[in-house]
Amino acid sequence: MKEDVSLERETFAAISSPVGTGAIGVVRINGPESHKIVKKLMSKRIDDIKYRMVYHVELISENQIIDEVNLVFYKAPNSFTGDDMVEIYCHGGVIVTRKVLDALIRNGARLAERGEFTRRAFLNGKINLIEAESIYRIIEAKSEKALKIAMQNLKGALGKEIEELREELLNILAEIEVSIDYPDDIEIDENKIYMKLEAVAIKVKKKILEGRKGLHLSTGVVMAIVGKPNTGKSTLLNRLLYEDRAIVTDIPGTTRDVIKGEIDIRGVHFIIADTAGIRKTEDPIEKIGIERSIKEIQKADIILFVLDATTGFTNEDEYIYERIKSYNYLPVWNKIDTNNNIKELEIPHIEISALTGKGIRELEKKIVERVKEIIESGETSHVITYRQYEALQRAYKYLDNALKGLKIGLEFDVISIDIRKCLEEFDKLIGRTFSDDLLNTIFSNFCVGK
Ligand SMILES: Nc1nc2c(ncn2[C@@H]2O[C@H](COP(=O)(O)OP(=O)(O)OP(=O)(O)O)[C@@H](O)[C@H]2O)c(=O)[nH]1
Ligand SMILES: [Mg+2]
Repeated sequence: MKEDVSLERETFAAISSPVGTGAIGVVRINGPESHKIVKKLMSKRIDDIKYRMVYHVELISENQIIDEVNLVFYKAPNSFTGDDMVEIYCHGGVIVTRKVLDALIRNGARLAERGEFTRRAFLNGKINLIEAESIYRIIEAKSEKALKIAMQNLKGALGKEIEELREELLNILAEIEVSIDYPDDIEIDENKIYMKLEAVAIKVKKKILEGRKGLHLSTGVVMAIVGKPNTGKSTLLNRLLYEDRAIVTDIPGTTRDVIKGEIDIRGVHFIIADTAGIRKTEDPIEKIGIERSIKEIQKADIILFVLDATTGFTNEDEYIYERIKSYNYLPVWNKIDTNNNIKELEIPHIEISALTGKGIRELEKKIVERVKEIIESGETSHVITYRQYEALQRAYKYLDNALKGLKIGLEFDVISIDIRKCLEEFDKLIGRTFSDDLLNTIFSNFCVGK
């Protein structure tokens, strides 16, 4: 059952429009007392409230007119949240909206928590978790494409696909269980089961592959700046971000931890990670930093391999090259403002000066060209959060286990355990089952009032 006892019977309110001045401010109140509280503040007494109708009234608190407002009453379950609810459209402006909110609170509402309206909508079964997450993504959308995908999910795109897979899996499970319960009566075709299960697994795998790409649209393309110490990685990060984010010195080994920044380059959202220079070292702190650099290499969609034109290609560069050559990397010769020592690499590279800014536009262009394919292929994906991505990965793991089990002739009751585990992952994905912790994590990202 979807019941969240701690919050259930309370009435809460929040300002739902952004802070600041605008023509209209929106204040929302939700819960069993919401209608009563608002009626108390209305200048006109209306006994027979019509729902979903706009009333034009004055709000009065402590004998003072707060504002002239429009408001709409919603009756459960016909509201966004599924609870009784009132939306008040007052004049925009920090003071007015605050005063309306204060009056609601003084009359019995409490302040809403982050994302609490959407949380109620989820708990009342108005939306599933994927839809709730897309509301957040719609608000946060960083590109038009990301917005489009989030909108499709709000209409249920990913949820529907998962429901379908879930249905197929339930059918398979039913077949298996009948044969477990009536081993003498039911002849089961193992090949058929295998093929059906494999078909589900292939679809999940496809979702995962699309998802990896789709995440770039909603969260950004991950780019790591990697190289030996002192090549100018931090200088380059600062240059790309247009701000002094990372410390720059001429001492090799300056950057110890991964430093991240986000920026749009030619319409693509990037999460850029500046990493500790990679070299053999005995310094324990530097060692940890270097381990983290290696991790960033594995996570990155594109790697900028920064080389130093004053030193040329050294053994240290060779050491790093061996570690990144299987990834999507772009060699960048830095410090070309000095007398340079560039030894031609076989592969095409870019020449820049992070210090003077020379070549940076060219570099940005190359970077975007390199990730274009990733981005375009992500447009078919409906996976928009890491939570969804990871749940799919776990679901796949169980399917894969079940398939392997079938192959080596394991008993059906063992196979059915993996299938059930996979079903659990699907349920978590759409929010058929959930924990309070999970909800807290998801909704804590929201703003108050949504
Ligand atoms: N001449 C010149 N110097 C540069 C350029 N880019 C960086 N430097 C200098 O190189 C030194 C090292 O720069 P950083 O950005 O700290 O290098 P890093 O790669 O982050 O170094 P670690 O964090 O130690 O790995 C500093 O003195 C910078 O001013 C450049 O394009 N030209
Ligand atoms: Mg650095």
